[in-house]
Amino acid sequence: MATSSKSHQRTGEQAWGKISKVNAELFTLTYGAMVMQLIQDFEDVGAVNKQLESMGYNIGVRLIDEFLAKAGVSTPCTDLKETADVVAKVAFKMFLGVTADVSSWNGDGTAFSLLLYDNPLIEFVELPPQYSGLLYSNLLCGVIRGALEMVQMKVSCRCVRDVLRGDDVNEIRVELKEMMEDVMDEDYK
Ligand code: MYR
Repeated sequence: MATSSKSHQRTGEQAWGKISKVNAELFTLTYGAMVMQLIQDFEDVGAVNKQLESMGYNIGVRLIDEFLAKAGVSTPCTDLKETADVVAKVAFKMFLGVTADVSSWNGDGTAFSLLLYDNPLIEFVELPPQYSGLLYSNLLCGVIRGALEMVQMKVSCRCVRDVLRGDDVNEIRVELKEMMEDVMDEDYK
């Protein structure tokens, strides 16, 4: 009996592994189709970059609630270093299935880089030379900016290295611009 239930469990795990792989591939291909559609609609790579960032921002401002609830983060991070680790190790894992490395802090601890060695968005993608200016993963910059704004951190995010453009890693530079006042807290003081 024990053996049989274990083998059922294993079969279930294998099936789940297959389903999540299919979901990941579907997600990657859907993202690619959306970028292609934007290229057709805007006909200008700069405008597509902007649009991707803006779509990501709108996702980020909504996704933060789900993140905080699922991750069980009840107390706010005390500094940007902690926030950077939470984004890289917890949020990326939750929404992209991969973690990022945090690196290249500036002197005053207000800017860092997220290094993404394994970016699921770019699987199966090759950029034709005419799209060399396309920031294909710019949606991620917007998501991070939108989500962090909801926890009172105004940041700028930009893709500074991109595997699709010949770099060895995807690097997103995050810079803290302002710690915003929590209006709700002020109201209840
Ligand atoms: C805090 O400072 O209190 C916690 C900060 C948590 C920030 C979580 C931001 C989520 C960013 C989502 C990135 C997902 C990329 C796919």
